Amino acid sequence: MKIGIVCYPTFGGSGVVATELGLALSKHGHEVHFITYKQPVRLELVSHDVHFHEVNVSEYPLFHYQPYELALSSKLVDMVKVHGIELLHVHYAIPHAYAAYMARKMLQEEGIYVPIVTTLHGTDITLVGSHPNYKTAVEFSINKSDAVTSVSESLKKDTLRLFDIENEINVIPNFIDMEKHEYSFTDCQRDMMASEDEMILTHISNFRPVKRILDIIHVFNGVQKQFPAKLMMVGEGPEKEQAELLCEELGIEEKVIFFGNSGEIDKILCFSDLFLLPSETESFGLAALEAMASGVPVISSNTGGIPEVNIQGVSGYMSEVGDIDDMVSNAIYILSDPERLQEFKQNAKNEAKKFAIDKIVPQYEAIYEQTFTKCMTH
Ligand code: GMT
Repeated sequence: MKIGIVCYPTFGGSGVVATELGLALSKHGHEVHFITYKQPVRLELVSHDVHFHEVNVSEYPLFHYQPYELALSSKLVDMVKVHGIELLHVHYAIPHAYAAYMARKMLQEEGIYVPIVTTLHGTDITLVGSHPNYKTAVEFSINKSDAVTSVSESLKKDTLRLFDIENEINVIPNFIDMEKHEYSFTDCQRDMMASEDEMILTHISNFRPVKRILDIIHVFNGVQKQFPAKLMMVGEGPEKEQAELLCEELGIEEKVIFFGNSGEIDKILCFSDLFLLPSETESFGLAALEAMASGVPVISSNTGGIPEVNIQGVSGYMSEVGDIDDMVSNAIYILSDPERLQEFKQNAKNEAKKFAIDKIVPQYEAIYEQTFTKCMTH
């Protein structure tokens, strides 16, 4: 099938999922067209069956806000016509589902019907989408999609609670390519980061307020009072500066490394002992799944879709949002006994296998088939 994928091309989870999905689909014989404003970060190579089409928004002094949806919907129409794209899969409702709906309408005028599959990722529903400024248009575009998927049961429930949804919502969880996480400790130069007796704790995100970045610093502070330890902070975002200041205030700045955005996530996870994700809300927690696939247990909050990924007492522990003391004592419990740590590492890997790419991608292909057939027979 010829599939157009619309996503955010940045370091966020939805863009990562969309890109990995597109690459996997191309390996299954589909022709994939990424349509977005920049080449997605995890899309290293384009090839004869993986294409990238850039959406350009030209600056014009009259516009206070540049009309990206307009440029995107025009580009979608053009790309469907030029490349014979048979189905559009849009990741993140805002504004992608809305732009796809407009493109489908324009194409219908020319006798072409392109089905739309919309995948809801989380903040498009829980944080931004349900805001009164956007709600009407988001609800409309979800209901006008030909198929809708969400990345967790929790997100499905939130969507049904926050919007008046007429469409069925199919839960297709995020996935992981286990092979990419098959490093061994000798490959990943752990000694460059910490001495042998130091534990390595890691956090990866876009450092937005929803990630509760300061909680991470406080949890690490509690842990490092018990053992020699280092904290790897990977990513960029609005809370980073405050986190750096807090480290100085607590006198732990020498023990915390801020990497910025990194293309070497697998390597960093390879030498990590524990992953921290104390988010306020999280529809799935792809970063936690990536950690688990690398054999890194997770200390997290128990919010949103996290309990569908991080299994209490098996792959790690969950606490109430903001319960720093509980997170510290859970972290210390896992790290204090080498055998226990090994067991949690192995468990984390085993739990991650439930989300292996070869189990999940066929679920998307089945949705494409059903949707295409349904739309073509009506
Ligand atoms: O977590 C973020 O801030 C990025 C955001 C995104 O849209 O890229 O992530 C959301 O989608 C990911 C992929 O499906 C999920 O794993 C994240 O849990 C979800 N983030 C939130 O719900 C806060």
